[in-house]
Formats: sequence, C-alpha cells, structure tokens
Amino acid sequence: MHELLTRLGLDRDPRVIPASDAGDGSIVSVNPATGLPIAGVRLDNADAYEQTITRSQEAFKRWRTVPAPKRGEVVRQIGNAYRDCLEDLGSLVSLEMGKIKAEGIGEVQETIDIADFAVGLSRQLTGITMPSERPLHAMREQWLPLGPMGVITAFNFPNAVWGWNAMLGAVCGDTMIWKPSLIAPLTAIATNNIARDIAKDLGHEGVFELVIGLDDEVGERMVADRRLPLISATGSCRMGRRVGAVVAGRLGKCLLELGGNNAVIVEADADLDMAVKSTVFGSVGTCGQRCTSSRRLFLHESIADGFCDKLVSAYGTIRIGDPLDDNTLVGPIISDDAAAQFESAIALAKQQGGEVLAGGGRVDPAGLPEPLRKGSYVQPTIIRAPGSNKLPVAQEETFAPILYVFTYRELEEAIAMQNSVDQGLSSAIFTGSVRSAGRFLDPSGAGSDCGLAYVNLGTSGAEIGGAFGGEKDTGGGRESGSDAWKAYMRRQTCTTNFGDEFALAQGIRFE
Ligand code: UN1
Repeated sequence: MHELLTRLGLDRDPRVIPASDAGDGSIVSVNPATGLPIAGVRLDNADAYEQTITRSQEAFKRWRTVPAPKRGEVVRQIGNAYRDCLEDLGSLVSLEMGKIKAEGIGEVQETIDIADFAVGLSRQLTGITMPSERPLHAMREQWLPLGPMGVITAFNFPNAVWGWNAMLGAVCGDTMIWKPSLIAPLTAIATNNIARDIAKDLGHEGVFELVIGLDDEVGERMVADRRLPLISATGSCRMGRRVGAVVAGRLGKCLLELGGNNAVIVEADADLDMAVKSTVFGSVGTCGQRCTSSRRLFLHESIADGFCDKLVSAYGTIRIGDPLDDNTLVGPIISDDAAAQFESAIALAKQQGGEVLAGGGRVDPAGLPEPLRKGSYVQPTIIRAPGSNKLPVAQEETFAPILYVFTYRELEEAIAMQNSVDQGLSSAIFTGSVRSAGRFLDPSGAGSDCGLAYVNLGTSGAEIGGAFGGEKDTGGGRESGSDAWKAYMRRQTCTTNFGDEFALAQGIRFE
C-alpha cells in the first residue's frame, strides 16, 4: 500500500482493501495522474446505511446535551489533528483528486480554518431578544440543534467542503452522515477517521459517520430520509435539482452549493498585471475544476488585444504534470470522460466562431514522463468569442480549464453579460475606479447577481470567514463563515409571561 495511506492509518481501516481484491461491492480509487489504482474501497449497502442512521440518531440524543463550548473543545482538537497531518492529508487530496499539492494542502488548511472559526462560534450561537407588546412578557430567540444531517460532497474538494459543514454542524450540536464522491473515497475515510476517533476518545461516539455507497443504494435513500432534517449537497446543478426536489417533497431543509459560470470583468483602468495573474489562477487552478473557477472573461475593448497577448504568454509558462511535483502548476483532469467533455466544448466553441488563442486539446501523452502517460491531461485553453460577441457554449459550465473571452464597451453591458447565465456563484471586477467598483457592488442589486463578488481579486479562493455560496441555479445555499451556521440549527421564538394576567397579542379581548 502507498506509504502515504499507511501514514494516515488507512491500512488499518476495514473499508480499505488492496485494489487487486476489489470486486463486487467495492470500488477502486484511481490516481488521475497515472491512471493507476491506489486502493480498493468496500461500499456500504442499504443495511449498512440503516445501521449508520441508527448510530447517528443515538449519538445526536447525547451530543445535543453537551454544552456548545464543550462541543467546540472537541472541534478544537480535531482542527489540531488536521494541523498535525496537514502535509500528508493535503498530499492525499492531491494523489486522489489530482490538484497540485499546494492546493491540496490549501484545501486542508481551509478545514483547519473553519475548525478554528467553529471553536469561537461555539460560544457565539446567539439569539436576539425583542420587546413584547404585552406587559410582563419577554420574547427571545434561541437556536437549537437540528438532528443528524446528511452531507454530500463532490470530488473536487474532497476534504474542505465536508469540513465547512461538519465543523459548523458539530458545534451546533448536529451529528454528521457524510456521503463522499466515489471518486475520492480515501480522502473521505482519512478525513472522517481523524474526526471520528478524536470525538470517540473524548466520549462522543457516532458524531462523525461516513457512508460510501452508490446513489441507488445509499444516495437516494439518504436524500429521501425524513430522519435527516438537513441535507447539505455540493455538486452539479443537475444533481442539486434532484436533491432539492426530493428534500422539498418531504419538507426537509436543503443547503445546495452547485455549479458556477463565473466571470471576470477587466476595466481599462485596472492593474493589468494583477488582473492577468489572478485570471490565470482563477481559470487554470485545480485544472479548472473548482465551482468558483473563472470561465468567462470580459475585457474592455480598448485593452482586449494587449490583455489577450499577456494572458497567452502567461499560459505558455504553465507547467502541466505530476500534481505531487512542486514544480507543477496544473495536474491532470479527473477522468477521461472529463477530458472528452473538455474537447467537445472546444469543438462547439470553434463551430460557433470562437478562436482558440491558447491550448485547445489534450496534452500528447508521448510528451509526458512515462508514469503519467495513462493520466488525462488537458491544455489550459483560451477561446476568444467572434466579433458578434456571441458564443452560446459559454452559457454552460464545463468542468475544465477553458476560458472564454468577450469584449465590451460600457460596464453596464459587461455586467449584463456576466449576469446572463443560469448560475450565480462568483464574480470579479478589476478596476482602479471607485465608480466602477461601486456599480459592480451596487447595493440596489443592479450590479453582480452572484453570491460572491470580488473587486481586484479573482473568482476563486474564498476565505472561510464569509458566507460561501451562490444564487439562481447555484442553489442559494450558504456554507462556511458569517451566519451560515444558522442553516445547521432550528430557530425557536420563546415568549414568557411572567405576570399574573392572561393577555392576548393584537389587543384581542376574549372574556
Ligand atoms: C468548490 O469548488 O466547490 O473559493 C469550493 C474557492 C474555495 C472553495 C471552492 N475556497 O475557490
């Protein structure tokens, strides 16, 4: 077994088996950089799911009675344990999912950050008081634990997205059942085991549960399960529509964090070097597989040609290869299917009149070192829209490093184009002008229609302190910082009559 897996204790986990032993009832986790198997993972079936739910329900009854700051203490120790294995866990993310190691480590750091945030939050789950209209009455709100919650995560952030949900959910008094992507199950097992074991050692067994299973067997059950008052799901808009409909059908709560089709606007007065650097990271980072990746670029017509030249030369310096090699900037795309989707989007863009300025296809395996030849590598691609500025393919999110470039004359036009897609996750403007920045962030709502709006920063790389999520087809959910914790609790409005009189609101007399 890979020594990284041993260091993370995965050799002792009964779910993890040699890849050669995987057969019915198991899957193989594949290293996208080499196309080689890493290990096999046993799948949970419907019975195992039932047992998990029962454990989680039992654990919830105990966990909710633990004072929130004491729950915070458990989370503090979990965060510290991730600190201790930051490099290894980050490397596992990189090994299993293909993002470069610096980003893998950054992802685990995001979980550590949200753990720290949650520790502080555990003493700040505050409700407000409000004056009652009746004499000798008092009104206040309190926030109560919700129950066991389902967390469904995608392959691209196999550690941190669970972290956002689980660290907050835990201090809020909920218990977690995590269903990770079948593409990155080893990261999920390693991540969950650390939290599970610390909680267990401190006397809180069952707070962090994991189910790894097929959608038919486990996913659909979980989404439809009334015993899970909250389902937090991250993934495609298609998946979110399904989850949203089923959870709404049982009147449960849903927290959806779905696709994005994020745009960057560059004004003529922007710091162009900074805009180039940020745009490159936004569009090629994680091989274009972040929900926050920059997919569309709107350039003021007066700087468009020069900016494209700078971007093309920056793309020329991108080192593609083994994500665990410190010199690599872009690793493999997750699968051959994903590479095929990348190719069809480019073919469509060309048919629609788009001009390929950089990249445009797969990386020829012959040019790669031998161990990487079975991985799927694609060239970060820039496609400029035709003179008509119309490129229908850009309305869709393709989970790959393709950046579509458009031009505009007036800022209003750029903002309108930016807002013209179905998704509403992230958006950015580069400008030196207070007026342009103000229009982009117009408090009337006439500016960016996204959940995240950046000025002089790219569309990806959010800090955990803010609420993370987006509008429209992105699903409307908010995770991570600010008051996103409220999604993990239920609100109770409490009114107490401490007088001797029977009194009705609205002055109603009933005698
Ligand atoms: C995702 O791609 O699902 O803002 C999450 C970012 C990261 C999170 C991305 N902090 O790019």
